[in-house]
Amino acid sequence: MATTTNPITEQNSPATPHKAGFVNIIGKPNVGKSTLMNAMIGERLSIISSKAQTTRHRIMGMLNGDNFQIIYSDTPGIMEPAYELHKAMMNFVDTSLEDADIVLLVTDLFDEPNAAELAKKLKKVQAPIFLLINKIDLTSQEKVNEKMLFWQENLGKEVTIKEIIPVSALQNFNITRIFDLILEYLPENPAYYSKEDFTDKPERFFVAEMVREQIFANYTKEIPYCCEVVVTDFKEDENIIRIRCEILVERASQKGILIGQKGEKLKKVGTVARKNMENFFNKKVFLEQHVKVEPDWRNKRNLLEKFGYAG
Ligand SMILES: Nc1nc2c(ncn2[C@@H]2O[C@H](COP(=O)(O)OP(=O)(O)OP(=O)(O)O)[C@@H](O)[C@H]2O)c(=O)[nH]1
Ligand SMILES: [Mg+2]
Repeated sequence: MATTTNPITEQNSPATPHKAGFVNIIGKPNVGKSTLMNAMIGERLSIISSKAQTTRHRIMGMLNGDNFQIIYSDTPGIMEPAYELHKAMMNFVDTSLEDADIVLLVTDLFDEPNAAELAKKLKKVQAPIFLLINKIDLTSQEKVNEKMLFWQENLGKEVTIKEIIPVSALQNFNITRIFDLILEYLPENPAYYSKEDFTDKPERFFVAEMVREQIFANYTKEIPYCCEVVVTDFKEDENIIRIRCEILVERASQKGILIGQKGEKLKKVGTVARKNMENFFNKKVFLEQHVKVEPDWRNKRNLLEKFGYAG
């Protein structure tokens, strides 16, 4: 039997309201904020490394549905600034606390929490806060319970926390639970961005990040921290994208380390970064890398602004 629709009940049934808002992910360095955002949106948008201070910008990743638009923001890890660069990074965190509709405060099992310091930052926050204890795949239920209790008794007394949720961003544990809570608490709003969009950042940004990710993966000590990657050319043809980027270091000695004997080390960086770009853009990529010395760039405001660290 063919089903007929009843125009009256159709008209009268309350349409599901459209929800949209900003879900900002904050926390100490290395706790897994970027891994979490990628898990929430199902895309490898933010770069990840085992070293602290990988993320330097506020990176938005959007998840669009018929009745919702969730705009996640991955942010740099909260720390004491030692350079102008860090100050700019912490500004990204502060604005993320101000414009959030929901805050996901990420901690992990190893985070040595200074709850009082965190409480000071969070007291001004109007948005509902969820505290996530990440990396629970690495420990026992008992230890997780201890951590949950710790946060409840310390931070929970100073700040209203909606819920403490154990997670494993790496293994997708409790990701659906967080998603459900977000949909519940997200305000009713029309979409802020086109539903076709999945990020606020341009393609060049991700190119630079993919090179930086390989620098984090392949070098130790100060090298990952003294490097900045700038894309100077991005030309897309039908079959290939031709990219030229400059890697800035602060001293000539760092340039030598970065390039390595016969250029082998930098070549390794470029090979993996290029493959990741090809996956990201679904196109062949030709990547050219140049290393340049730019003394003390981390403290030069004009350069930082040029590299997108303003505001
Ligand atoms: N075992 C385990 N490792 C995780 C989990 N989530 C993240 N990691 C690892 O933790 C490290 C840091 O992850 P990131 O996502 O880069 O951390 P972050 O908080 O964004 O770090 P910054 O950008 O430096 O502030 C990486 O080696 C991740 O693979 C998890 O659930 N379990
Ligand atoms: Mg990160």
